[in-house]
Amino acid sequence: MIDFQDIQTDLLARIAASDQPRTILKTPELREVYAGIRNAEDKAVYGAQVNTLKSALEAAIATREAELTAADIAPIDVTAPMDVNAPIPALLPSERGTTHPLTQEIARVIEIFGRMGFASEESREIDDQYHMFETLNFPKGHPARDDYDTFMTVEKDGDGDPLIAPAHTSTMQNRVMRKYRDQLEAGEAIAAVVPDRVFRNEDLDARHEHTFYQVEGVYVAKGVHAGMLIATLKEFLQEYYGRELQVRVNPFYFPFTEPSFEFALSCPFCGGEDPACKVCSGEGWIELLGCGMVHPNVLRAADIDPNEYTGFAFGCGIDRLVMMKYQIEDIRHLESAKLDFLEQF
Ligand code: FA5
Repeated sequence: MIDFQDIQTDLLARIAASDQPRTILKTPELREVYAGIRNAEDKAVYGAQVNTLKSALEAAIATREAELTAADIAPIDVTAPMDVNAPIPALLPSERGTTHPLTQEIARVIEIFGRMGFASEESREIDDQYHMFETLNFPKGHPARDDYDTFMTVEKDGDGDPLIAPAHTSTMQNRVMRKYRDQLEAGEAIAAVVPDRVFRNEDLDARHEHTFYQVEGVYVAKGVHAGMLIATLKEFLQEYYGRELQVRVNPFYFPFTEPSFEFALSCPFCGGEDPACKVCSGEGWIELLGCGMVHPNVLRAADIDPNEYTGFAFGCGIDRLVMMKYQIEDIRHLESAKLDFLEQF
């Protein structure tokens, strides 16, 4: 005669006290019970009682497991102030997480320009066509608007034009000039950089992304000339790369600067030696930034008198800057979220 009540009481007590309650299902006592009711006759007598026992044990195990899990996870009060004295768990750098390489490099860019006297401003991820084009001397219907492969949204601004995802940080030029305009009257220059994300509906390759970062620079004062622009950019590049680089400065065209230039760096991947180089397309140079003397119409749009003040502006691709610093052969790694790539920084 099997005393199910006794067995159940004993096993339930053991489950309630166990850290691994499921192991109780394998105890010899229980096996003996099962072994003792192998034949059909026993099954008929004990079947219902075995099922009751099994259900009681399963229910107790589930309750105990839930208790153990709750005890493992200390309740978190997300509103509590941080305990600065709490020991920091020893984690590998990869487990602890690191800042994204672009974030690290943007901080470095801001720091270098900061030492040269440039304030830092943020851009925005949705803007209007007035700041993308009109303030930058691209009147409506200007053919150069098409060069920017601008993503349009379905939402419209007050003029009925679609809002846009900014295709360059130059959208901030007018705002920066207006923000700091009073400094001019006090005899100080407007000097600001705007590092931020920009978007273009581009064909992608090793040096073209649809989403990338630029840093805009704006400098306005009395007597600013192109020599100051070139010197500032060369100084920045030398400081950023820690050495003098081969820079090519070519005349270019932007509606918002006159004259305009393009800076390219000699290709660090092939040094101009490989006509089949995938990064520079065999050109030997990689275009890094556009720049020039601020067009008088752009100064006027910010209520700055171009007869009194002149300025320079530049827009540099940060992803390209970083690619060339670390010899990253494909720009798309930067936004790929691949941990094996990101953990190297
Ligand atoms: C411009 O965006 C101008 N706004 C730059 C400027 C600012 C000129 C102020 C004058 C005064 P451009 O389209 O050439 O110019 O882009 C500037 C830089 O952004 C390029 O030199 C390159 O480094 C980077 N860039 C452009 N397109 C891409 C892309 N698809 N992927 C990655 N980087 C890009």
